[in-house]
Amino acid sequence: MNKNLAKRILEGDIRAASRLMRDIDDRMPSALEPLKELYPKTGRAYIIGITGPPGAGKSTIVDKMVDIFRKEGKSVGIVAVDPTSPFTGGAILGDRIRMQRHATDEGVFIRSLATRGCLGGLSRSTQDIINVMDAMGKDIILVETVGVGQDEVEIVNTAHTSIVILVPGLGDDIQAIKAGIIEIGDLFVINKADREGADKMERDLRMVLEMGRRRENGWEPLIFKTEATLGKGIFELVYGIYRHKQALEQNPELEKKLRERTKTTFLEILESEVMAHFIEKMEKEGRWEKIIDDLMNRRTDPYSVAERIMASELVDLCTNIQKGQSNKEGGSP
Ligand SMILES: Nc1nc2c(ncn2[C@@H]2O[C@H](COP(=O)(O)OP(=O)(O)O)[C@@H](O)[C@H]2O)c(=O)[nH]1
Ligand SMILES: [Mg+2]
Repeated sequence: MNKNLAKRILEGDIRAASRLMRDIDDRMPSALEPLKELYPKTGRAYIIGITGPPGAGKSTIVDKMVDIFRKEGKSVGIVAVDPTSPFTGGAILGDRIRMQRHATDEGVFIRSLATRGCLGGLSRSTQDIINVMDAMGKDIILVETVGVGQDEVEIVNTAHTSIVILVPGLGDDIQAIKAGIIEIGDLFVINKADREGADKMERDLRMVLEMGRRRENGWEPLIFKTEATLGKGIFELVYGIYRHKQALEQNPELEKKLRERTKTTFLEILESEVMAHFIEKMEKEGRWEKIIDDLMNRRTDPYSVAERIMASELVDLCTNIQKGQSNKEGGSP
């Protein structure tokens, strides 16, 4: 079955795509083969990251932007990542309802992702899912994440255009926003601009941005005010995305950004594969408990254990390679 999964996805089979995304979400090893086949077909979609605090209006903005993209005849993929609700799935359910209008539109593919609490797993799964949508031929991929942790920042960093959504009246507004978030935003949105404090927030934000260090690509972040529920300001925002896209494309920095992104995702995959390999091996050999005991009793230290495991792994690897070579020389079957 899995053999044809990639092929079916490339032929536009929605159910095959859903199936693979479910496997990715469940971190099934079987997802690897189709992902390998799909990778050469990726790299065409324009990826837009949307981040901000819960309730800022990210999903509403995404929903309204989709209207505009669809009118322009572009196909859209939406990935909603919400690590804040691993138990109830509440926010994701809300997202589903908010975006339901598009659920029957064949040009729109929506996928929600909750984290399973695995370390560093979130950005890897998100990237894999983005790749599937990219291979499906989606022109635009919108990635919505709650801007809380490092993982989310990394996800948004993999986008071509990153949008940070803020709302007035969240107390110590700008101060509360982490410097990391300020630095990743290409575009900033002050949503719920109907609320008091929107103008002050815009002034504060402008000041913070002006004080911040210059972007190496010369791009000056834009600020938009929106009232997403009414659709106010969304057209301007989409236009802002196009301006940023154009600036990127005319700039040699794009190549650098893409290289950086490729490197980051590769390192992530390498890391998780290596980790999975070691963990599986140690579990199989029943060495976990002994190691933990030794560490607990301070009979050894984690640095030496890590070195020893690496060294023994290298020896195994060399023996395997040698075996493989002598098999070849001996005219393997
Ligand atoms: N007053 C007002 N409410 C809004 C606006 N945009 C979104 N909301 C509401 O804010 C709530 C959270 O929106 P949602 O899009 O789910 O936020 P998310 O958690 O960032 O995805 C919903 O009840 C929206 O209807 C706006 O511009 N003005
Ligand atoms: Mg949302």
